[in-house]
Amino acid sequence: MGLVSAVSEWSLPSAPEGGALHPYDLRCEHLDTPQGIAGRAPRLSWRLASGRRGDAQAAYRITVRSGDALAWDSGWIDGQDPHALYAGAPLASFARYTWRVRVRSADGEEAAAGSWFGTGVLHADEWAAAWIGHDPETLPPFEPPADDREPRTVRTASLPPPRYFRRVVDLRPATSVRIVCTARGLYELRVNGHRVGDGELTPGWTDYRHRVAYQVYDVTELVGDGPACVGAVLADGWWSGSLGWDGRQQAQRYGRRPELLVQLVADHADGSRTVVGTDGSWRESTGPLRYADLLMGEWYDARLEQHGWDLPGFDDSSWAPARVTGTRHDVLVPSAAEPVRVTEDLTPVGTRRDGAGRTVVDLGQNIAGRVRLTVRGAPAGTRVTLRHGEALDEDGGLYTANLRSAEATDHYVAAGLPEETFEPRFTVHGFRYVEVSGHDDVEVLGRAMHSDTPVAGEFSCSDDMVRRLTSNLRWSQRGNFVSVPTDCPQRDERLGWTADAQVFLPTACYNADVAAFFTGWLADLRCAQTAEGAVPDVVPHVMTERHGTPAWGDAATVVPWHLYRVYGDERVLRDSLPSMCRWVDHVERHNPGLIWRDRVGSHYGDWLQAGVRASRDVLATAYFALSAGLTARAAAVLGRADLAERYAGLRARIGEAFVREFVSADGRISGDTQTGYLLALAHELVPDDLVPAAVGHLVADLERRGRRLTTGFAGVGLLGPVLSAYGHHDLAYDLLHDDRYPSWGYSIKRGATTIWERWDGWTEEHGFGPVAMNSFNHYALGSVGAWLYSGVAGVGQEEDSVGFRRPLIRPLPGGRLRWAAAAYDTPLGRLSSRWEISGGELTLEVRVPPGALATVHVPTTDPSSVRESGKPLATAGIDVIKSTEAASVCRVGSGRYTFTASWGR
Ligand code: RAM
Repeated sequence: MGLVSAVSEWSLPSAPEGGALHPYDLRCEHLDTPQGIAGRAPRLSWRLASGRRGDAQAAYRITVRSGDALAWDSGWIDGQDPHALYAGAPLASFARYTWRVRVRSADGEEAAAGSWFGTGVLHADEWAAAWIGHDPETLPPFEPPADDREPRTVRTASLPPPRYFRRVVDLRPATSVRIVCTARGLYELRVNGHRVGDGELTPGWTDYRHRVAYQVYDVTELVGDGPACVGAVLADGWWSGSLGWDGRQQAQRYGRRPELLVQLVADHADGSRTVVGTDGSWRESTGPLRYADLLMGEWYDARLEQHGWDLPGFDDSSWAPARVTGTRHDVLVPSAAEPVRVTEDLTPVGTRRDGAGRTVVDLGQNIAGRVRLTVRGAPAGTRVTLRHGEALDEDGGLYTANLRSAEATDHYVAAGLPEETFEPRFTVHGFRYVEVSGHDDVEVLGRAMHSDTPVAGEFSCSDDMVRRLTSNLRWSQRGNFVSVPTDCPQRDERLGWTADAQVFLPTACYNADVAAFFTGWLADLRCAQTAEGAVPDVVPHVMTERHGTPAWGDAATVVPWHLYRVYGDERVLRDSLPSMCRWVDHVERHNPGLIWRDRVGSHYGDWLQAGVRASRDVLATAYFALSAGLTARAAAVLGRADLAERYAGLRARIGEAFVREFVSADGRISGDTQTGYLLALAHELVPDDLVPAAVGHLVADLERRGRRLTTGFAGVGLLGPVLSAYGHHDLAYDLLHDDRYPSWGYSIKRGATTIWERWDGWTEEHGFGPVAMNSFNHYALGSVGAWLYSGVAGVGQEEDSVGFRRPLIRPLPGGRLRWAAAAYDTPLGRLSSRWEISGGELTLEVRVPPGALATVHVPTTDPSSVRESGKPLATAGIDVIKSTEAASVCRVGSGRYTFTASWGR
C-alpha cells in the first residue's frame, strides 16, 4: 500500500523577517482579536522579528483607546518581554478597544503594530436577558417514518426536535450593535437572514454546572435602520444530548431540554443604549431539523422549511411564546478560546458503488467533521442517508462496529428542487468514509472541523513514513481538539480524558498555540476537583465515580506547569497552584508511606501497552514524585517559599521511598519494563550511580525484543527523549522507523492517516482489534511528536528556560534521515532549525527570535571543522561554550546562522 502524502492546508504561516526590530502577531488573552474578554487586566502580547543578529527589544510602550479616548498609555517600559497586563482605566462592557504597541531596540530604533479587542459583560448587573426554552408539552419526540427500516438505538427514537426562536427588534439608528449569545445546548445565531459568526458547536463544551461560555458578535453591519430580526436555532449538544457510552445514563447529563440566552446591545449616536434580551416575548417553533445529536447525527426534512423565519416580515402567528426557564447569570463566562471552525475542505479521492446501490466515498483522510451534500434531481420526500465510518470491512463496505452506539448517520429529506445542499450543523463525526444511499445523483465534500487553535509549528524530514507520522498526529490533534481535548471523535465516548491530554500536551503545543484552549479546560478541571482534592479521569467531569487515577489526575500539575514553561504566562500557575497542592495533598494523605498504592481510582496503569504490564505502583509513585516536584517549582515561581519548601521536601522523600521500594542494587526497576525505566529515568528517580545500569536494562529489554517497544500511553512519549538523552538515539531512530508490530510504522503501512488508539487496532493475525475499544483517531500514542521537534530537529528550550527565552538547538542527525527541519512560533518569535547531511558535510541552519539567547549544539565528527557562514567560529564572532568529540556548543542571540561541519568517519 502506498503512503498517502500529506495534503493538509493546516500549515505554518510564514513569519516576517528582515529589517529593523518590529512587533507582529498581536494577541489579547492569547487570542487574535477576541470579541468578548471580561478580565479587568487582559494580557496583551506580541511577537518580534528582526533581520539583525543579537537584536532584542529594549523597551515597549502600549496605548489602548476606546474610540478617540485614551484608556491606557503605559509609557516606555524597559524590558525584553513582549507582553504586559493592561493597567489603564477600568474597561467598559460591550466596547471595542484598539491598541498599539511600539517597541524600541537596543540602538534606539522604533517600530509599532496595532490590533483590537472587544469586551463582554464586565458587571453582573448588566445582564438583561433571561434563559428561554420551550414548553415540554409541545415536544413530541422524533418518530421515524414507517419506511425507516434501519435499526435505531433507544436514543435516536426519543430525540426531540431542535427549536427555532425569533424576535423582531425595532431599532433606532445605531452606531454599533453587539449580540451576546449562549445556550445550554448548541445554538446557531441569525440576524436578518444571515448566519452570525463562523463558530461551530457554539457555545462549546464546558462544565456547565459551573461555567457556561458566551460569545459576543458585532452585528452592526447586518442591522439597518428599522426592524431587525434576531433568530436562533437551538439543539441539545452536550447539554441534553447523548454523551459518552452509556446511552441512558449519559443523555441529558446536564439538563432535560436546551435553553437559549441572547442579549442585543445597540449604541446610538446620542450616547444612549438599547438593550433587548431573551424573554417571554420571543416566539418559538420547530422546523426542518427533526433531531440533531452529537453522536447520532441529524435528520433534516427540507419540506418543513419555514422560509424567511429569520427575517422581520415573517408571519409567526402560529409560533408559540417562548417559555422563560431561568435568570441565572452567575455561571456565564466569556468564551476563553478559539471556537470550533471548519478549517479545511476535503474533496473525495475515490468513490465506489456496492451491490446494494450504496455509494462509498473516500475522503483520503480520517477527520472530525461532517460533509456537505449536494443532491440533484431528487423528487420531494427522497431521503438521502449519510453513514460515516473510519474504515472499510473486507468487502469494501463501511466498517462501523467500532463506533459502538454512536449512529453517526445524517438523513436529508429532499424538498424536490433541481439542486439542493445540506450540511448538518449540530453534530460532528469521526470518519474517513461516507456511505451515501437513497439517491444516485449526489456529491459530497468533506469538511474538517476543530477548535481553531493557530498553527504554531511544523516538522518535516526526508523520510516519507516519518512525514506521514507527523501528518497523522497533527490530524489526530485536530480531530480531537473539538472544544475540549478528547480521546476520540468517532465512537460514543469523546471525553476529555485527562491522561491523554497530559501526555500529548507537549506535542500539541508544538503543533498549535493551545494557550487559550487549555486555559479554559484547566478551569473546568479545577472546578471538578472533589472536596478531597481528587481530579476526575475526564474533564469536563461527567463520570462521577471515576477520579484520582495516577497519570490521569496528574494532569492537574503537568498541564499548568507545561503551559507556563511554553507560554511564559504566570497566571496559569497562580490560578492552578491551590489545585496542584490539593491534588498532591490528597495523594499524600492516603499514602503516608509515600508509595502510591491507596486511592488509585481506576488505575489504568500504562494504558494499552503492548504485551507487558508495567508495575502500577512504580507508575503511580513516579507520577506522585513528578506532581510534588512540579508543585514545588510552581510555588517557587510565585514566590511562595513556604510551599516550595514543603513540596520540594515531599518530592525528595518520595524519591527516597521510590528507590527503597523499587530500585535494586543492580539498577533494576521493579517489573523490569520499558515504561518503568522510562518513568524512573525521565523523572530523575534513579540514584546517579545507578543511572548507567538502569539505562543498560532499558536497552537490554529493547534488544531482547528485537528493538521493539512495549509502551502504552504513559511510557510512549518518553522513549525518544530518554534514549537520546543517554546516547542511544540509534535505538530511538530504530523505533521511529520500525514498521513491524507494534510500532507507528505498522499502522502507517496499513494506510493509517491518524494515530490509532491501540497498537493492535488492526493486525494481520486478528484483523480489526476489539470492537469494544478500537478508535483509529486517538492521539495519546502520538506523543512522540514533541521529540521530533525537540530531539530530531532540535527545536527546544533549556530545562530551566521559560517562554523559550533560552532555546536549546540540539539536533540529532541519525536513522534514515538525510535532513530534518522544524520551525516553531515561540512567544518571542520564530525559532527554527534545519539540518542536512550531504557529501560528508552537515549543514545546520538556525533562526533565533529577538530577545532569546540560544545554546546551539553543532553535531560533527570533527569539531575543528565547524564554520558559521563559511568562517571559523572565532572569526565569525560566535561564542563557543565548549567543544566535545561530537559537537561544538555555541551561544547565539537572535538572527539567522548557517553552520557547517564535517560529517562522517
Ligand atoms: C478509554 C479512553 C481513553 C483512556 C481511558 C482509560 O476509554 O479512550 O483514551 O484514557 O480509556
